[in-house]
Amino acid sequence: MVIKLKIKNKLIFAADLDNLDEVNNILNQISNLINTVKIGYPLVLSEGIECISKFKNLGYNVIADFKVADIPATNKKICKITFEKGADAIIVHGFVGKDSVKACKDIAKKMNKELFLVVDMSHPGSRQFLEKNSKEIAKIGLELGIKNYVLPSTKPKIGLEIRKILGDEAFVISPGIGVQGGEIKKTLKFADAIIVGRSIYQSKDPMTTTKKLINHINLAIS
Ligand code: O7E
Repeated sequence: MVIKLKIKNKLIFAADLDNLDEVNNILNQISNLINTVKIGYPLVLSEGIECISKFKNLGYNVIADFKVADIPATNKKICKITFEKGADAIIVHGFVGKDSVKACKDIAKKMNKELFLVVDMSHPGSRQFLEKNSKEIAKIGLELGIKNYVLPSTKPKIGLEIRKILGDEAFVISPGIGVQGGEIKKTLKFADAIIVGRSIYQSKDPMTTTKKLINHINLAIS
């Protein structure tokens, strides 16, 4: 498994709030339990791209969830800027086709950064288009030598099928646990780490909730 990010407790916090103080408040409570934060449009569009360096300065791995999905030239620029701003990894869509993904892969390699390829998604609407092509997207990733992937925890059967295509060398992260209905035990049969947002940041007691999640993770892999 080739991944430079070491994800503590196999748990990535999805910081989807639109207020940096609120995110910091949650992180203060769970900082000894997680070391990897996924940030995306809600936070960056509200508080600015500098959120990346702020979390880096606090010692977190930062995965920029920009679900990059444009033509190759634009994809390259988005990835380059995101990496220059300090992100360790960027999330990229595969449905746009091999050339667009390759542009991201090439710049990630050049800058010694990580790229995660979205193969399928967790929401019901993903069945309409994405799911029908998920195996082809996985194959694009393999052809390009991509090691890191995103698979949905709400579709454990598909997760296992695609994991077989990707092989043991792949590193898979999976969102959809909790609020979206995904289960930790089933997910960790095909994924190496899970992404959790609302179950943590909407919890009355984020620290206790996160500890419980980690207990479940440890039970699932024992
Ligand atoms: O449901 P939550 O609140 O635990 O949040 C899940 C997070 O994962 C949230 O940031 C959402 O945007 C993201 N996500 C999905 O929920 N489903 C997907 O299929 C893909 C993602 C995602 O993060 O993609 C890149 C990893």
